[in-house]
Amino acid sequence: MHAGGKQMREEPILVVRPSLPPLEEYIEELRPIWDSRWLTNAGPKSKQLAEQLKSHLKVDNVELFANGHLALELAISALGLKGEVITTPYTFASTTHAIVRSGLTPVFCDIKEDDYTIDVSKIESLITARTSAIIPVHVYGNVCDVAGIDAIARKHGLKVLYDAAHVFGVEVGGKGVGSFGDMSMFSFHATKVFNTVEGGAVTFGDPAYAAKFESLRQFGMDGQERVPLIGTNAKLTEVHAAMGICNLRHTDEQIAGRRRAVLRYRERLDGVRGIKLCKPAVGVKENYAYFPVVFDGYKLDRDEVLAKLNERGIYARKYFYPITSSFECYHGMFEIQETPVALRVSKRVLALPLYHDLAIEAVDEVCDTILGA
Ligand code: T4K
Repeated sequence: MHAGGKQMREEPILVVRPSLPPLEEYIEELRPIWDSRWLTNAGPKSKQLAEQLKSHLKVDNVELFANGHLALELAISALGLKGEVITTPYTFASTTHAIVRSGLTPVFCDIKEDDYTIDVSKIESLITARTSAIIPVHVYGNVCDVAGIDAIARKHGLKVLYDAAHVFGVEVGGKGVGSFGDMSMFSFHATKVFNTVEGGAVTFGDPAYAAKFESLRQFGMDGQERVPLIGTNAKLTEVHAAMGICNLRHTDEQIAGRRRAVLRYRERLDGVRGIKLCKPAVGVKENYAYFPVVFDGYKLDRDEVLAKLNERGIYARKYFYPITSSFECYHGMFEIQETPVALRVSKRVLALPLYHDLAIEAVDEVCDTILGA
């Protein structure tokens, strides 16, 4: 098949491709679940996975949930946040929706030009008497200025809850990224660096939160007869936990595969006029979760590049466009001009295909299409 004079590939290249363990390995992991008939409600597999993640992520406490979004909503609930929270609109819908669905008001702070995380220099002017927390996003796997955020939070008595959906396995100065702030939410969705098909976690330092999370994700119950909290159902099943146990055995080698693809992208695209890449961060063990490229002053604009890629069967995505403050469900509620950098980047960015077994030839094909366009 031909499109636009170029050959359309038979197998499309999607922006991500979920990692799966060998099927036999997963079947072996499922066997005890079949034997015991213990399928959900904090069974042995989810306990085992939580323990393994504690050491893998280098954090003190881990609680597992049905997905990252519910984990974020329950973290907001466990922290008892009220009033306003400072966050960024340059993220997936989940971050802003979790805040609004919890009855809080998001106050949007702009992002930095270089790594698209929250611009710490702009936080303090947004703090009011109603502010209870900062909810920054480690977007694409790029780590926020955790020291700067910590200093502001301490000074003003604010909680810090990181949206860490993209930073599985990332370390800063040898510390697990989930050990910063009061809590961090990780997503284990199928499309993430580490997946349990659907799933998520919250990591935190204060062990007192563990019992609260256990109750909140199990309808707010404490045992069979007491219901002290208005909770929900957000449990990770044993079948999903088993997938996590298998995938965790392969995550490091998969991150190495992502790294190979990223190095090739950087080799091909770095320094090209009008193409902006994120620089590798100093002192950070990266996970190569996403590969965002900003087209600013390139011979084609972002949408034209995307159309060229699509013609070839390459499905890059506009992560993250539009900014959440401009969603139609929030019409009239926010002033999108207040975050000009986020607005500008969102109109120019493309996340290029990236996954652990993306062939170098496929990376070259993506780059050839962009550069030869
Ligand atoms: N915070 C942030 C910053 C997040 O990015 C996310 C999720 C969350 C919070 C919430 O965490 P979760 O509640 O999801 O655990 C996808 C993911 O569904 C979503 O988890 C992720 N962020 C977001 C960035 O990407 P969509 O709407 O782009 O999904 P979709 O269906 O278009 O799939 C993306 C690509 O993956 C397509 O090319 C198809 C491919 N794909 C997808 C699935 C589901 C597969 O190849 N296999 C699959 O099974 O949101």
